[in-house]
Amino acid sequence: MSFNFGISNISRGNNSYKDKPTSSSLPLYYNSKNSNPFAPKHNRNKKILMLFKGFLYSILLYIVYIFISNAIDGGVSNKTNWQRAQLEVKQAMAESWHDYEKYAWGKDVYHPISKVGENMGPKPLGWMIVDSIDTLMIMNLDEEVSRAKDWIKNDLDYNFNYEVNTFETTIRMLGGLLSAYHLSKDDLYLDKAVSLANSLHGAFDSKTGIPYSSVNLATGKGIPNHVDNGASSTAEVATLQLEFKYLSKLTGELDWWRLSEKIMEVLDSNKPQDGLVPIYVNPDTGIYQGNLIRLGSRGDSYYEYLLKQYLQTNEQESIYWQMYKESVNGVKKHLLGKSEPNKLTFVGELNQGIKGELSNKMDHLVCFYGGLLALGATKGLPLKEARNSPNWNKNNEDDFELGESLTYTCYKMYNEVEKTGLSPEIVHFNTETGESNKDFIIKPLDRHNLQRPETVESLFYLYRLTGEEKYRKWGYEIFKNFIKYTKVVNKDGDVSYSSLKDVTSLNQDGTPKFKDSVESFWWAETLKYLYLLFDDSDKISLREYVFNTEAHPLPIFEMGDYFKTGWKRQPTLPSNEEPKMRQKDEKIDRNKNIPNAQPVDKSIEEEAKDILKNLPKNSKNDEDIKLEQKEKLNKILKDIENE
Ligand code: DMJ
Repeated sequence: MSFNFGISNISRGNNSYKDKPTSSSLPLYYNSKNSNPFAPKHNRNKKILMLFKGFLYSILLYIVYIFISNAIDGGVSNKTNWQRAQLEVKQAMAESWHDYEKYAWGKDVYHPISKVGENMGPKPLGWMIVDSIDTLMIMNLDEEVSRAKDWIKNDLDYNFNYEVNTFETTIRMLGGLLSAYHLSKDDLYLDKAVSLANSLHGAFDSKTGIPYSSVNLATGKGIPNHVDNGASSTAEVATLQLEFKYLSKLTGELDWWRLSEKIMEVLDSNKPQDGLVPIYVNPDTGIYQGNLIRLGSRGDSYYEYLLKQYLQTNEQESIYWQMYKESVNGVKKHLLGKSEPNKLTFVGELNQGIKGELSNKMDHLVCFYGGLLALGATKGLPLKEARNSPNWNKNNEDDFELGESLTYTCYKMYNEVEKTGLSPEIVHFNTETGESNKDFIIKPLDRHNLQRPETVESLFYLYRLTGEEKYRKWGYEIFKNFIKYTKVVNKDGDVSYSSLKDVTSLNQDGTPKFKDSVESFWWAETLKYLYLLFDDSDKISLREYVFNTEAHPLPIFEMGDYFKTGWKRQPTLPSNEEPKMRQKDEKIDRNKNIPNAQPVDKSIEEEAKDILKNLPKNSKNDEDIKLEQKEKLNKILKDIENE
């Protein structure tokens, strides 16, 4: 196997032989009046000396210029230097990828320190290769793309007896294949995508259409979550839509469209209060489970795909925009906090629902939200342009500002960590005045860093939308720390990159505490967003693409006559009413003996009564609503009886 580091073919100014002007394109020196070869020799020598001096001065000036600009801007301020930064990212991608190619090619999991790879099931899923191939394409790593393509063609087959996570397989594998197809227009990727989607189909076969957490690829049977009382994660079921809708658009197969929008209909029929939703939903009842609300794990991409579904179909499905806006208002109303002493804005968690207290815990995962808010405010237009548009209002301005503040907080989650300058997985913000001079603490179990993308993702959006250099500088600082602390060179000279166990301390010999693992999103997302952050050509324009939650760019498309939004929202409850988001019944609890189950404290029958009690009193359509609600309740109760 030949390893091309991919940057050898990059043009290096005019130094290459082929770029030298040919004799016919040389200036007609001998014909010029000022360059008479027969001029007296001393004059010529003087001229040569002057030219030489001029040459020396210009070199000196150039060195001074570079020195000053480096001193002012930390080394990467001018255009040329951002191009260099982009090449450095490409180099890191190539090094990290070649190491995987050499030691674990085709394997789903890779341990870069011990140089061991393994599969998750009996056969490979292409976890690394499929998730990363569009990054290789975007970076023009052509030889690497070609080897990855050959592997996909010859070694990838999704038809085998193995239970996969519906969401992860959709966002990484289906998303990766669809984006590879779009970027290359090679049918191979689309064929594989269709075959995978067919294998995933059974995940949607629940009573409500809310997908099961897992699915068996060979039998196509959906499998409820083995823990959490069989509940699926809210983020997981609401983060399949971009992929299946694009597949539908490509194939004309409406089924995928309907299945994915049905999920949104069922979720929204819970009438979430202020647009905020608990992080579990039961696939058999469609009802939210538990009270925990957060934008971190299991909640995050629910909010992300509300906006992105709206953008994907070129702002034609206003239903998702409404849901998105409600959620943003809900976040502003219930989830924001300010830290002390530096007043960093953070997004906390509500363990007991929107009436409970705000916990100051924030996952690094939440850091996608700054970029999302900015994207939502301008809808992909540069900020200046968006501000001049007739629809721009104070609300957009506020959303954008909040996006900027949150992204600053996320940058500080790196910048404030003394030993490595890398963020831990989770922080807890300090909100008490005078207690500490630190804005957040890092608990012992939260010290790891999986080379996650969310902060650089937001920096990418904010740079694209504002053009402000500070976002690139912050991104470059983070990138340099990834290089410094997650890059490993072993005694054989192999270069690889690894997650860290602890960002707050180093080993006694000063080496980082490596975790001996690399996640596919390091290649699929983190390095891709960094590369695009330093790109000057608007590659993958935000006016033409939406990134799925795994950073796979999918094109924005028109719905045309063929596709339409197949559902309507039910009128929402007034915000002082209890939302329908309580717990589920023991009777339908098929997994009640499973450990770690979500606590259950209220029955569905009680919940049903709640809904009736909470029906809006003064609404014009009281009767209609009651009827609709009653029908829905009867269906739920019937389902319970059938259990
Ligand atoms: C990715 O798999 C996706 O971004 C997902 O939505 C959340 N987390 C990881 C990366 O951190």
